[in-house]
Amino acid sequence: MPTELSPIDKAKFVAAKKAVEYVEDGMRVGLGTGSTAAWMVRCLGEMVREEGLRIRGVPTSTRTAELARDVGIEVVSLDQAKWLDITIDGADEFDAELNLIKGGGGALLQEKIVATASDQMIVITDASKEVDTLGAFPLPVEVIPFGWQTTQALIEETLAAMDVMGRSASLRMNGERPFVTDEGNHILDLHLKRIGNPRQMAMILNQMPGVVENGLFIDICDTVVIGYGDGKTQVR
Ligand code: ABF
Repeated sequence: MPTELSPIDKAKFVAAKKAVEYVEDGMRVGLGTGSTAAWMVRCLGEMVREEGLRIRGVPTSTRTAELARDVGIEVVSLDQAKWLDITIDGADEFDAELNLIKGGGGALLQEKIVATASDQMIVITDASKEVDTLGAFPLPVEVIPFGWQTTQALIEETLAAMDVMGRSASLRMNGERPFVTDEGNHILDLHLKRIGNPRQMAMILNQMPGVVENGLFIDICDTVVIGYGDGKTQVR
């Protein structure tokens, strides 16, 4: 374990270290995005370099692709891999049913495609991400650039009609200009505070013209590995 880690970084590291135990020789591995997933990529790189682990990695963002190559992992495209044996990724929130909010790092589209195209999906996280009800973390919604402000207004109008936005929720960008994803799309943050029916919310959002994908991961995560600052882990 790297020395001098803060308790939160130690929690992320031990979760990543535990999760890579699920990776076997010859696997096609979906490589997540974010600081926790970065520890996982580093751990896999060490296994490749020092134990001769043979894997092919499919990254979920350009920054993960760069890190994976830097640590010696063979990087292939999802089309080259065709399907994945396992995906390991972070999350912003998870509930008791292992439904997630992901995408705070702006990579939700590739993350959701890769996680869905995997035999198993493992989330690595620290305990602060566990919630009773999803929604305190702003829900990222990926929209195409064409008319994105109109799409934003359409989403707000539709959710207001559902009396969801009524709870002083709001849809706004993260900062002055919208975040631009690897695909050149925009990310809007939906501040709902509480999402009572995540499955319904996910379907409604993705029906709207201009919406590409949203950060609700429903029935995708198989296992959550929680790391703690004292070095312990818990698997759900
Ligand atoms: C990525 O990791 C994103 O989907 C999610 O928002 C982020 C969590 O980042 P971190 O691990 O840095 O908390 O998978």
